[in-house]
Amino acid sequence: MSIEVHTIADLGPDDRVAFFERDAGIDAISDDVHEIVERVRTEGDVAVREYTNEFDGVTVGNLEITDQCERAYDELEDDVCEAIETAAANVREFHEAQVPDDWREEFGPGRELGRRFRPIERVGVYVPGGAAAYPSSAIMGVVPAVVAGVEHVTVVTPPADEMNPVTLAAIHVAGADAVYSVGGVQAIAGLAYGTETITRVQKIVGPGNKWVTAAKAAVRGDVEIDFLAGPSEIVVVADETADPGDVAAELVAQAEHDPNASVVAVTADSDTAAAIAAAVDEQANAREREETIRAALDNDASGVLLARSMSEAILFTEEYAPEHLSIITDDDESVLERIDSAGSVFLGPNTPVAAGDYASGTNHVLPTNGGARVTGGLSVETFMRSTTVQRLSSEGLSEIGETITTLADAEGLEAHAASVRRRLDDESSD
Ligand code: HSO
Ligand code: ZN
Repeated sequence: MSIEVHTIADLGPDDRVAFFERDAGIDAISDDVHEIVERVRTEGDVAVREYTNEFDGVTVGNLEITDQCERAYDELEDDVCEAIETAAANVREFHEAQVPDDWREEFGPGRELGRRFRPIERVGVYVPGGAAAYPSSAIMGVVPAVVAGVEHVTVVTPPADEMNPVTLAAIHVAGADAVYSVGGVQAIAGLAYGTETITRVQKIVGPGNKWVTAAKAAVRGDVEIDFLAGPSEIVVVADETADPGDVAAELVAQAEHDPNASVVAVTADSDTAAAIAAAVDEQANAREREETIRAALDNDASGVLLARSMSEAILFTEEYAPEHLSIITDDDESVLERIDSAGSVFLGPNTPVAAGDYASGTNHVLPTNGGARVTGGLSVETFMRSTTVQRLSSEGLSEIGETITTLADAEGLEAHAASVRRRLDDESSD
C-alpha cells in the first residue's frame, strides 16, 4: 500500500467524488452514532459510563478530573512544561490580535449604527486522545475561548487507565474551568444535552476522529458546533523547485494522524510527481506509525496528482478545499492569490504544517471534508456572538421614514408603518 499517482485529466467520476466529496467514513456510521447520542440524552451518566466501558475499555471512577490537571502540571518535566507554555503563549498572542472591537459609526445624518461583541457563556472543547495524545489540541481549543472571555470552558478528553500527563498539564495551562474524562460520541452527547455530572454547554468545538465528527454532526441543531473537524487533510502544491523529500514529509506527517486522513500532492512536473511518490514510500518505511500512514496513503482521497499546468493544479486544489494547504513553488504568493478555499495555508519550503500544528500561533482546529469552502478554522470569533446597535435622531428617522412606510405598506404590515408615522407626525407638529 502506497500513494497512487493520478493524472488529473484522466480522473473518472468516481475519483472526482472521492477527492471532492470526501466524507472520511462519517456517513457510514451515522445510524450507530445517533443511537449512542439518544441513549446519553435520555439516560445521562449511566449511558456515558456504559459506553466508556464498552468503547474505551475503562471503568472510570470520578468522571471529573479537573484537579488532576494541575497536579499533572506540577509533576511534569521542565522542558515539556516550557514547550506547553511557549506554544500557549504564541497561540494566545495571535488570538488576542483577533479580538474584535465594538464600534459605532454615523452612516447618514442622525443614523448611527454599530456592532458589539460578547463571549458565549458556556462552551465545550473536545480534546482527542486514544490513538495519540493531543495536548496541542487542548491549547488550540481552550486558549481562544479564554481570550474571547468565555465564562465557563469545559474540556472532555477520552479516559485511559493512565491519563496522558502532558495532555492534562496542557489543559491546565490553557485555562479550562472543568475537565471530564469522557471521549467519543458519548462525550459530545454529554456536552450537548448535559448529564448528572456534565454541565450542558451552548457550543461544542474541537477536532476528533470520524466518531467524534459524526457525533458533532448528529447534535448540530440542538447545540451550536464550530464545524466538522475530522481526520486530517493536506494538499501540497509543488513545482520543480520543491524538494520532493520535503513534500513527502508533509504528506507522511499528516497521514500519521488517522487511517482516514487524506493527503495529496499536486504538481505539473512529472519528474517531481514520481519523486514525491517514491519519497513518500521510502519515508513511510522509516516511520513509527507506518501502519496508520499506509492506510491513509491508500485512501481514495489521497494521491499524487499530475496536472497539465500550474493553473490546473490550482483549480484541483480549489475544488479540494483542503484543511491544510502547503505551497512550495517558485512564486508561492501568486499561487495563493488564486486560491480561496483552504483552512490554513503554509507558504514556502521552511513552513512545515507541524509549525501550525504546535507552536507558530495559528489554530490547528480547521474545517475538513470541504468545509473550507464555507468557513475558516477556530478563532476568537468562534467563541463570540455579535449584536447590532442603532440610534436614530428625528432627522435620521425622517430621512428613511418614507422608505420604511412604503415597504411596510407593501408588506401589508400597517402597524409597522404606524409605529414610524407617529414619530414623523410628532416631529411635524413640533
Ligand atoms: N494536524 C492536526 C493537528 C495536530 N497535529 C495535533 C499534531 N498534533 C489537525 O489539524
Ligand atoms: Zn498534525
